[in-house]
Amino acid sequence: MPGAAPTITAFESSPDRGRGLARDMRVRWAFEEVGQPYEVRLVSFKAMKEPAHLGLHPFGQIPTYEDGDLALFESGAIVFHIAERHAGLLPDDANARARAITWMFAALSTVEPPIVERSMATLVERDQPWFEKRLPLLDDRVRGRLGELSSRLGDADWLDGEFSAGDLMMVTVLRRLEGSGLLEQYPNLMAYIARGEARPAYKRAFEAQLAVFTAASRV
Ligand code: GTB
Repeated sequence: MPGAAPTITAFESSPDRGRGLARDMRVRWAFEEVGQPYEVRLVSFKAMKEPAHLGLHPFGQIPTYEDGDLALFESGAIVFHIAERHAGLLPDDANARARAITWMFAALSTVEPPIVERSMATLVERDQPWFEKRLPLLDDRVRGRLGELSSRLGDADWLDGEFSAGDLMMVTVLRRLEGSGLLEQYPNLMAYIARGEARPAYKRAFEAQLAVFTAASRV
């Protein structure tokens, strides 16, 4: 349908219980920042592994993005696409734009992996005999990245000048550590996350994904 809003996929019932930790949150936030309305198609874990969804996402995950004849997967690629096509998430100046994109990659390929590794270990390895020994190692890897990021951020509000898609991505990555006790050592990172969460666009995105979980819990 011409002019129809892009459609993304999200968990029918998110295992994070509406805490906004699943990766549709970053896409929702990007849409809200640029003022682009969007639709959400909810998918079950079972449906994610079925041919219809695998046609959109080769790894059977959420989020996906569909707009006309364009279908995308990978939250980073989707946020980048949104940021490229709308004003508000990437600076106009070419060098500043390249730096903001660099921060997107840094969030996804340097900061997120040790955070996800730790998070997955606490979810699925907790009962394993090696878990207690492995956790300090995983914590140290995360702390290493947090220390470096904290040093670079210093007392700035955002990673490179104005808020950008790089900050959006980094804040969503860091949020996965909430409740781990690892962020508290870095007050500037805590304040950075809080600044992101205080943005009206973030709040709208958060409420939207929470509403999905709340509705699913009532059934
Ligand atoms: N690299 C991909 C991207 O960035 O888009 C990763 C996508 C991904 O991991 N998607 C997850 C998924 O679909 C949901 S977000 N998983 C189902 C599957 O693989 O079968 C990851 C996630 C899940 C749960 C929580 N949580 O409960 O806190 C947080 C994050």
